[in-house]
Amino acid sequence: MLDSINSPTDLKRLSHKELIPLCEEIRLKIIDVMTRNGGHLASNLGTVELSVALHYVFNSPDDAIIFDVGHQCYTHKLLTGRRDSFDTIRLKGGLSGFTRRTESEHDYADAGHSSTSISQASGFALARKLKGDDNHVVAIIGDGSLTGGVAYEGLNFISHLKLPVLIILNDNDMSISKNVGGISRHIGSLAASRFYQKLTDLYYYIIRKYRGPVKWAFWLAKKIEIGIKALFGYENIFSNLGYHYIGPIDGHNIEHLIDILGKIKKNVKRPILLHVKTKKGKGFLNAEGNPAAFHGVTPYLMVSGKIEIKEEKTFTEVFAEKSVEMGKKYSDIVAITAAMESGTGLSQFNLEMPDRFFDAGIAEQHAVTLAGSLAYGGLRPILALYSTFAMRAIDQLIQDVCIGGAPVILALDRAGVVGSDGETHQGQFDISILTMLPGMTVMVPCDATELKLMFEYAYQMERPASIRYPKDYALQSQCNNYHPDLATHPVTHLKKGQDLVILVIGPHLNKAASVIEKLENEHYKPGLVCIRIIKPFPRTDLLDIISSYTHVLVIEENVYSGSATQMVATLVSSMQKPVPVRGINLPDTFIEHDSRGSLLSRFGFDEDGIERECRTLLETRTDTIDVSGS
Ligand SMILES: Cc1ncc(C[n+]2csc(CCOP(=O)(O)OP(=O)(O)O)c2C)c(N)n1
Repeated sequence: MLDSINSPTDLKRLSHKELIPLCEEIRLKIIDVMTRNGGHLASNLGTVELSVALHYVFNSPDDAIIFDVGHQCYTHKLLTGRRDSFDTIRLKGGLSGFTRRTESEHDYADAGHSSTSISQASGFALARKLKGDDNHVVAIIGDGSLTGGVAYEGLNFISHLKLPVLIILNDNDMSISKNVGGISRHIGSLAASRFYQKLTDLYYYIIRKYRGPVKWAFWLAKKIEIGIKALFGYENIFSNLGYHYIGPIDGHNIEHLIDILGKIKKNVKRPILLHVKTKKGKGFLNAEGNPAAFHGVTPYLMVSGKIEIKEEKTFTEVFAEKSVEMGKKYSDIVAITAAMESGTGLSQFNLEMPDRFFDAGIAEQHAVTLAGSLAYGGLRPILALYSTFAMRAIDQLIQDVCIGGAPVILALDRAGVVGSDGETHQGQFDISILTMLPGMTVMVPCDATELKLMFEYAYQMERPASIRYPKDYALQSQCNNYHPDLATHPVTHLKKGQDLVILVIGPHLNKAASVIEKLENEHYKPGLVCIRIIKPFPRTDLLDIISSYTHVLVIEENVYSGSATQMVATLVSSMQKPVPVRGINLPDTFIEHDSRGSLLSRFGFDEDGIERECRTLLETRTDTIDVSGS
């Protein structure tokens, strides 16, 4: 049946009965493709019926259907003309794993970071209102994403203008891990009652019929609604904010979903919140049993049911061990995550020291401010965030951490390119942004030993510190086991030479060393430097080193603008002799999904790329200065 659906119009030709096997077909398709490509399995399996019902009732793309985060949009993609390309999802040049405006007119939002769908919906609803259009606007947001503050900013605004937006709360009681917090408890406590639904239906009927001329009827009905809600305990955060709250209803009962959505569609004149209960991972037993592990899957997990364990350790795993070690060694250490316990490697810390582990929810801003206050309160927080999600909380880093010098240790995972999650998830800006903040120390480990040293140093420093590392394997040492004290050696001169010097920031040291060997065979005398601390900028150390070379190459997985490469170029331009500088940096574009390895090669971070840059540089005359990044 799925083969016959090329657009939502085709879907509408099916009978209600036919939708049930269609949903099963969609599930099988998703499971099949995830087994090959990996992706957000459990969230998508949980929203099959909801997405089918939405497209059955509403008229996308005239009506806007906006998915929060967008990680649960696979059924939406399958129904909106992307069935044939669905096999390419998350692969280079293929469909994005999230909604993308450039990909389809059915994708209203560029999604990936959570809690934005309500604000996005408010914008579309307001634009329609101002232009006199009357198409519907629907936002689908999970209970996890409802822990993010920006969701409430949107709820507040919609309520303020009484915009006709339908918000669907997809409540599966899960974020990636178990959802946290008072809001989550509150949502869980909301119960359904047909009686209450009937009474509220009657109330809205009265309002519609008698609004205007019979003003007292409206007033009376309002009083009755409040009375009924108070009497039966149906007051809740949404109804109190002025939303017509409906639910909770079974999000896997397609008949019921279509019935309710159809009724709502006819009556959306004010903000409505439809509360839908779903099961994360629905229809795939492994995922139903362990939705957290099957939130995002790899082909290996799909086939074996197990998480792949490799001999080499990732930076995340090294951090995981170090955080536990520090927690045991220092009783004032506390660990914080913003809904990414397992992704950031804090699960073991939580297991061993649950009293000192805190999940702030999908609330990076709160997490940073919380960490700042915990630090002022005498504790030593390690706050583990993904680089890209930390971008949300820069203002909090400024005001609540850096101005007062709160000794927060920021562990920034997924720094640099991340691969198949694409544009919204690349960690390409953090060096530029963190090095702007007065008082922040910015460290970049190239290997496991350095990472451990940096966390220890950050603890001893008692000032704001950040340590950024990529989604990659961490070798034990890339520095021939030369790991001197960080306080006195922000930079290590690993190999001395005379002509070209390669300054490496992060994990690309060994590749640079191989290129250097090659060049040495051609009688060049290149040198190799590891920059361990970018801020405070090691000006004197670098000047000392660079003064004995003729050309400089910097390798740094960050955009050029605001990068350490740029700082090196500025430094070199102040020298007496002209020294050409080039950088291998990330490009000034949003980087689409592809594997990390392939992206690194594309941007010149592989051996070939480094060699190419070295040769270009060595051909550059030393009476001109080139300070361009790649
Ligand atoms: C700002 C931000 N922080 C963290 C994440 C990582 N993340 C992706 S999905 C997700 C959980 C979302 O939970 P929910 O909205 O309930 O959807 P579900 O997966 O349960 O369907 C998280 C934390 C993100 N996308 N954006």
